Amino acid sequence: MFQFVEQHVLKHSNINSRVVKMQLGIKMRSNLLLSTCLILLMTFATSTASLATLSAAGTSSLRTLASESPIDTSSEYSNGSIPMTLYGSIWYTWINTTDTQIISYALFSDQVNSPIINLLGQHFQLQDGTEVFVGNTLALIEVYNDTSGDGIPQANFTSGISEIEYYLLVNSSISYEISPIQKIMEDEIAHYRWGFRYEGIDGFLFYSEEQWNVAATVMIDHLGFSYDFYVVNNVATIKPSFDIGNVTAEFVGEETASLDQLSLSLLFDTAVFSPEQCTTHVNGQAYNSTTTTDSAIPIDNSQIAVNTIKAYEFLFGENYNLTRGENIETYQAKNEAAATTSVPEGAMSHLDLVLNCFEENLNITDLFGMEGQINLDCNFSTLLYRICYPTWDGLQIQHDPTYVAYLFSDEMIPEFAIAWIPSLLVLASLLSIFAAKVGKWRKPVLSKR
Ligand SMILES: [Ca+2]
Repeated sequence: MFQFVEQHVLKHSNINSRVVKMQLGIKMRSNLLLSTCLILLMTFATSTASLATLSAAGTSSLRTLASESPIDTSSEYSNGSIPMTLYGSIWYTWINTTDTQIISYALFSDQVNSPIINLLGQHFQLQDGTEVFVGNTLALIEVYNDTSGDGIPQANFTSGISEIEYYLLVNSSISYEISPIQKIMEDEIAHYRWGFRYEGIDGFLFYSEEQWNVAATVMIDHLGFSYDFYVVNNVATIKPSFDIGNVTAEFVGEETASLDQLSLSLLFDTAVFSPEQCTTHVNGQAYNSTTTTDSAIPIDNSQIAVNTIKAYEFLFGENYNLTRGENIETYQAKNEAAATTSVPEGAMSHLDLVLNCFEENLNITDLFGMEGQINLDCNFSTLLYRICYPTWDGLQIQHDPTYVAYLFSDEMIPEFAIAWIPSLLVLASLLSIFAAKVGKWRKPVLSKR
């Protein structure tokens, strides 16, 4: 169980690299059950009247913090921590520039094992003033066996057919490294860059088709997430950069099992919020993860429309680098729009608890002046998507996808533009028929002239 061998916290700033690094002496060689118990305890505690038996500080903070955000929203950019309870804290990064705002959260802890999960959200407006919030949450890391050979995982956990063999839950990380936000001018364009990196992570691979059944213990060298944000001509671009270190696995009771020939995917949960109607589009078609009958649709990009206006776009398909010994191999990343039914059920219950703590600290009224509440529940997300690395073998991956927000957009998304063409043809036909009829009615009059 918990072995607080030497709980010392070393904190130092490296001024040159502007990196703050904290080294923790906490060793948690326990199984994940304890952390699950803590999560369940907190959930139970906050939903019952018996709060008095728990620490007042620990039980009162979540709701309170939601309305007392420590983020100075008037600042152009800032970062800091939002203290929570048993989970630890949220490290936040805030940007407010050129009429758009970015919020980035990463969960971390100096005392207990925090799940590795992060959120990237953006608030902006369309040309008609309609406000939009788009949030991306890295919800789950999965391992799949691409037996169909199309590069992406097919899975349906209601029918029991799945290429996703395992999902990863992290137990603890030995240390973390924060790259505080910096503003850097490049070619007269302001770039805002920040990052968060977990080091020395131990975790578990769970069988995707079973509840809480551990397949292997794993060690991940590091997990790094860094971001570059910039705006050019009302096009706001975020380049996330994922750095997933070597993963070594020790399979329970399966000595011959290994990660060789297996693939890796990152499951993202998209939350879209606007007073107006929002729709998701993939491959030029309206799409909804909660209702689709296809477990996985290969995609190169995806758009979010508000009414008919293109507001946000995911650009996929870039290459990723795989480090194999001394060599760097390059492969094309694959991407899929994913059905809700393709998320392992065991992971879903875990995610609900974890995402809830982000929701509690994502007060869009305080942050953006919007009315409402963000729902990060995967079960309600109209766009779940996976970034997939078909060639993996447990080796280090580095990859930079692209997210684009169209500020003050009035551009109709192509699907609606195409949809208008037949409508215009129909309208033209109706007009010609109408004109012909008018012509007929008027003919006698004209003939008199
Ligand atoms: Ca497949």
